[in-house]
Amino acid sequence: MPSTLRLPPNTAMAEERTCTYDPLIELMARFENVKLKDTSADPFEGLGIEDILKKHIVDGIKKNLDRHLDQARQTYAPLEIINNILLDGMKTVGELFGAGKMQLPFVLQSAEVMKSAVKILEPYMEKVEGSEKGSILLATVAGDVHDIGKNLVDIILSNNGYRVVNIGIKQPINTILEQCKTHNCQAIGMSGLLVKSTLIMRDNLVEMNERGDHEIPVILGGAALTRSYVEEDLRAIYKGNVYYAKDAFEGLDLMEKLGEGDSTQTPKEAVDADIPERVSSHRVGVVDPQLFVFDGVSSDVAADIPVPELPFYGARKFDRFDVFELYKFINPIALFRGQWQFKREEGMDNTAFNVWLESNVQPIFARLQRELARRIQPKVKWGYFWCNSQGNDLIIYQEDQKTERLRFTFPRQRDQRRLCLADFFRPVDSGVPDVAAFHLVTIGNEVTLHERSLFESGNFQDYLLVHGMGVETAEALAEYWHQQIRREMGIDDQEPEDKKLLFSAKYHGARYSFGYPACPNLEDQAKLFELLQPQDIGVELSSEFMLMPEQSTSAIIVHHPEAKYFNIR
Ligand code: B1M
Repeated sequence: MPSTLRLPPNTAMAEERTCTYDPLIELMARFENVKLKDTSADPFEGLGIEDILKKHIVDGIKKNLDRHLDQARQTYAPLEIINNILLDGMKTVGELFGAGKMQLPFVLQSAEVMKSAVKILEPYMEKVEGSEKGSILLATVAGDVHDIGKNLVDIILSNNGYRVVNIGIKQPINTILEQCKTHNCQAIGMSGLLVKSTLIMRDNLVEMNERGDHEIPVILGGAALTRSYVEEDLRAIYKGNVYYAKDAFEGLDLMEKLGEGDSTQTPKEAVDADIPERVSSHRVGVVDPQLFVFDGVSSDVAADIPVPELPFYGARKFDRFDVFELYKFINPIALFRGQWQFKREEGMDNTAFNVWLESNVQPIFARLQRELARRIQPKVKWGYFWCNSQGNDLIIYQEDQKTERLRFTFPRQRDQRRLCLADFFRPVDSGVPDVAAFHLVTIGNEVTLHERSLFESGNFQDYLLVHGMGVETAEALAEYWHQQIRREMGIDDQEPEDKKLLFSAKYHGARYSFGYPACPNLEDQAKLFELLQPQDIGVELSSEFMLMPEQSTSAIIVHHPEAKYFNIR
C-alpha cells in the first residue's frame, strides 16, 4: 500500500472540505497487491489434450489456449492439430448451430478461438499454403455496399479450413475474375442485398459464359435473392454450376460438397440465346414498370382528410441528441433476434426464452449502450413541403404552393385495394395543397469504422454485436424522429404508450423508405437529396444511390390516417 495514502476525510468535517482524492483510485490502490485466487473449477479437468482443445473451440475458451497448444505439439504436428482436432471442434460447432443448439454469437466466439489457435501454431508450420480444404473468392457485387453478410461467410469458411480471399464491397466482375485467377481460387462467392444486385449477379454469370470462365462454380447469397431465382432462372443461364446459399453454413456445406466433387448439378453444354427474357424478375422483387403507369383506376382511400398545418417550408437540421434517450427506441426483437440472431432453443417456450434473454442478452445490450455512446453521432435533416397527387404521381411544390419543384412516381397495386402511395395525398384537382414530410437520419461513420477494426482484428463476436447495435440505433433514430414529426404536424393523437405498439407502427400515419415495396425506386433518393440537402449533416449519395455513411436511412412521412405498409405485386 502506498505510504502517501490520504485517508478519506471524516464525515463531520467533510462538508467544509474539498475532496482531495479520487475514491475509485484510492480503492484500487488499496487492493493493488491483492491477488485473487481462481476458485472456479477447471473446465478441462480429467480430459485428454485432444478433448481439451476441442472444448476450447466448442465453448469458445481462450484462456490457457497457448499452454494447451504447446502441450499438443509434443504429440502432434501443428497441421494435424488444426485439421484433426480443431476443425473437428468447428464441425461440432456447425452441427450444434444447425440443430438450433448454439447461437450465432457463440459460433463467432468459437471462430475467434479457432483463429487465435491457428495464429499461435503458424510459426511452427513449415507450409501453410496448400493445406487448405478449398478456396473461395468472396465479393459483394458492383454497386452494393453491404459487407456484414459476406464477412460472416468469410469468418465461417476461413475458420473451417478454407482459404478465403475477401476482396470487399462494390466489386465489378472484371476484378472478381482477375482476383480469382491471381489467387487461384476454386470457387467464387458473390454477395449482395439490393434487388439491383440480383440483376448484377445475373449479368456477371452471362459475362462469365461469354469469357469462357464458366468452369468456376459460383455461390450466391444475399437478402434479395430467392432460391428459385438462383436454382431455376440463373441455372438456366450459367453454363457452369451456380448455387444458392441462404446463410454462411449453407455456404460451408456447398464448399464441402464441391471439395468432395459432389456437384448437385451437371454442367450444361450450351445456353439459349434469349437469356435475359428467361429470367423471371418477379422472383427477386423487381417491380414491373407497368405498375407505375396510371391506368385511370384508383383506390378507395379517402381524399378529403384535413390537411395539417405546415410546420415550416423546406429543410432543417438537428444534432443535439441524448444517445441514451435514443436507445429507448431500439426494437429489442429486431436487435436480439434479427441482428444478433439469438434463437429459442428447441423445447423452450416464449416465456422461458424471454427470461433467458433478460439474463443473458440484456447485459450485453447495456454494455454496448455504454461502450458505443461516444461513437454514435446522431444527426437528422428533415422538412415539410406542399404537394398534391396526380394519378400515380406526387407533385412537390415550391413554397408558393403551385410551382412544381419535382415529382415522384409510385407503383400501384394490381389487385387488392389497388393502393398507390400517391393516393394518401389530396389530388391536384381538389384545389387544396397537401403536406408531405421527409427525413434523413444518420448515426455517422464511427460505429462502422469500429466494427471494421473488430472484424480485422478477429473479434468476430463483438463485430456482429456492434454492427447490430449500429443498425438498430439508426433505425431507432428514424423511429424517434418520425415521432417528432408527428408532433410537429399535430398528428400525435394516437401515440402508443407501449413501445411494442410503436415498433409495429400503431400510430397516426406512416413512414415509407425509398427502396421498399410502396416506393421501390432507389433513384428517388436523389429527389429526396434535392429537397433536404443533407450534405450539411455529412450524408452523401453514391452514384448507385446508396447513402454514405452506411448507417443512415431516409423516408417520406405521410400524415393520412389510412396510410399503412402495403405490398405491390
Ligand atoms: Co436496408 N434494405 N436500407 N437497412 N435493410 C434491405 C437491404 C432491403 C432488402 C429491405 C427490403 O426491401 N425488404 C432493402 C433493399 C431493397 C432494394 O434494393 N430496393 C433496403 C433498403 C431499401 C434500405 C434503404 C435504401 C432504405 C432507405 O433509407 N431509403 C437504406 C439504404 C442505406 C444506405 O444506403 N446506406 C437502408 C438502410 C438500412 C439500415 C441502416 C436501417 C440497416 C442497416 C443496413 C446495413 O447493414 N448497411 C438496414 C437493414 C438492417 C436492412 C435489412 C432489414 C437487414 C440487412 C442485414 O443486416 N442482414 C435488409 C432486409 C433483409 O435482409 N431482410 C435491408 C443481415 C446479414 C447478416 O444478412 O447480408 O443477407 P445477409 O447475409 C447472410 C446471407 O444472405 C448469406 O449469409 C449471410 C450470413 O448468414 N450470404 C451469403 C450473403 N452473402 C453470401 C455469399 C455467399 C454465401 C452466403 O457466398 C459463398
